[in-house]
Amino acid sequence: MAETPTLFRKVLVANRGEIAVRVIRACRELGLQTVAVYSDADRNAMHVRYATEAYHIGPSIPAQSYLVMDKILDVALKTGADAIHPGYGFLSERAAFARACADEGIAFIGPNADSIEKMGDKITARYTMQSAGVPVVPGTDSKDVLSDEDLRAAAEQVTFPLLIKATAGGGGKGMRRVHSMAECDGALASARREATAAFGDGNVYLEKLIEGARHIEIQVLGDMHGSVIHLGERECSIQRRHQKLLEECPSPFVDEQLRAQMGAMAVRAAEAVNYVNAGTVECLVDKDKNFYFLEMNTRLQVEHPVTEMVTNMDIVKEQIRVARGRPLSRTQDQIEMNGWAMECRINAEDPYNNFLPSTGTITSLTLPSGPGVRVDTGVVEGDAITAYYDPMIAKLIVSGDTRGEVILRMRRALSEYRIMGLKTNIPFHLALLDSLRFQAGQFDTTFVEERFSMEPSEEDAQKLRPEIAAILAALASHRMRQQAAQVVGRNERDVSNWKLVARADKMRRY
Ligand code: MV4
Repeated sequence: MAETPTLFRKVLVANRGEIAVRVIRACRELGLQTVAVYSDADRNAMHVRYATEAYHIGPSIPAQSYLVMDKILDVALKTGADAIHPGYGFLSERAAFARACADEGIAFIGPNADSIEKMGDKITARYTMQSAGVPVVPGTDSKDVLSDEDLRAAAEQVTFPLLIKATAGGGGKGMRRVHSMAECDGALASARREATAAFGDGNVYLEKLIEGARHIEIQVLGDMHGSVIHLGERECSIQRRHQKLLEECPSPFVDEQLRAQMGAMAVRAAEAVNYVNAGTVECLVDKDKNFYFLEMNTRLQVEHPVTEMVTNMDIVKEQIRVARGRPLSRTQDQIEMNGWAMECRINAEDPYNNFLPSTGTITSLTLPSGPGVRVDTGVVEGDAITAYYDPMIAKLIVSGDTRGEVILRMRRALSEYRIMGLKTNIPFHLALLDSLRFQAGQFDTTFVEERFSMEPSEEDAQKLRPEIAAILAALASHRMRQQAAQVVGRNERDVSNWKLVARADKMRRY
C-alpha cells in the first residue's frame, strides 16, 4: 500500500541533547521548520536554540515532560507540525505513541506501531524471526506465556549454561545466567521479580548462553513501497554494564561474505514485520562466526553516525524521506562501504571512580576538529549537567581510510578535547585506544569489564601472540614515522627526531 508523497513543512523533535540537535540539522538542510520541546532543566539548551520555535513541556524529570505523550502531541497540534521525530530513548519505541501520532494525522518518523509492538515483545520477536528463517539462539520456542514448570522442563532441553531473559526486556534487565538445575528456581524468581519491577511484566524465556561472543548490529532502512536495504554492520562489543562506549564501522571481525549473510538475514528480519524507516538488527556473533538474532531496535540508534561516514548516507534525512512516502534514495546495489569510522561516546562520568556519573557546570569547552573529525554534541560552555538525563553529552566520530589511521586520528582528536568543570570518560577512551587487544581487534563483549584496566599492563604485552605483535608493529611504526616526520628536518638540530619522539612519548599524560 504505497502512499502518496506528503510534503512536510514542520517537524517536532520529541527529544533533547545531541540527538535533538542532529535531527534539527537534518531538517534545516531539507528546508524544514523545527519545533523543539524542553523541560525546566533544558530552558537554555542547545536544541532549544537551534530550533525554529520551542515550547516548555514541564519539569526536569522525564516522566513529567519528555515522556508525556499528550503534552508533546498538544504542542504538535498547536504549532501545526506535520511530523514528529522521536530520536532515541524516551518515546521512540512506544507503539502507543506511534499510534497516537497516526490517529492525530501527524507522521511518526519511525516504523509503524505494529512493527514496534512485534519487536518490543521478545518472545513474539523470537517466534516471528524463527518463522521467517532468521537464526535465533537455541532456547524456548513457544509464543505463549511460560510457567515455572514449563521453563524447568525446557531448561533440560536447552542445556546449561543458559540465560533467563525478560519478555519485555532488552538491555540486560531481568537477565540471569543459570549453570545448573539447582540454580534454576532461585534465578527464575529473581528474574521475574526484576522484570516485574522494571517493565510491569514478569514473563521470561530461556536461551542457551553464548559465551565469548561479539555484539554486532546491522543497520536497515525500509520504505513504504516494500523496499528494505541494509547498510552493513557496526561493531558494538566495547561496552560496560550494557552501555556501549565505542562503536566502529565496519567490524574488524566481519568479512565481505559474513556481511552479505548477516545483511540478508537483517533484511529478512525487517521484511517479516513490514518494517518501514530506520532500524537495527542486533546480533551475537561467536568465535566461529555463527550469528544469532538477539533483538531489533525499532528506532534511530546513538551510533548511527559511524555507518553514515562509511556509506556516505545521511540516515536521518533518509528517515524523513521515507516518512514522506518517497522511495529510499538508493538500492542495495548502490550501497558502498568506504574506509573506516569510530565513535567514542563522551560521558560525564569518572572512569577512575567506577564510572560514577559526574554532575556540574561546564566551565570551559574546546571541541576537536580538523580532517576526518565530527562532533555531535548537545552541550555548550556554561551548561549544567544534571542527574535527570543520560550522562552522554556528546559523540566524537572520526573517519579515515583504514582502522589504523582512525585509531591514530581518534587519539589526536581526544587529546584536543577539553571539558572543564566535570569529569569525563575521555581518559578511558585514550587508554582503550592504547590497549593492544583493542588495536589488534581482539575483543568481545566481556573485554572492558573483565580484561581491561585503566593502567596499561606489562603482562598483557608479554602474552601477545605473534600476529598481534605484527599488527602492533605496523601501527606503532606508522605512528612513529608520522611523529618523526612532523619535527624539523635532520641536521637542523643536535638531537635526532627519533629521540624527540621518544621524549614526547614519555611526557604523554594520557
Ligand atoms: C545473550 C548473551 C549470550 N547468550 N544471549 C545482553 C543484553 C541483551 N540485548 C542481550 N544480551 C546478551 N544476550 C545469549 N543467548 C549475552 C548478552 C550480553 C551482551 C549482549 C550484547 C552486548 C553486550 C552484552 C553484555 C553482556 C551480555
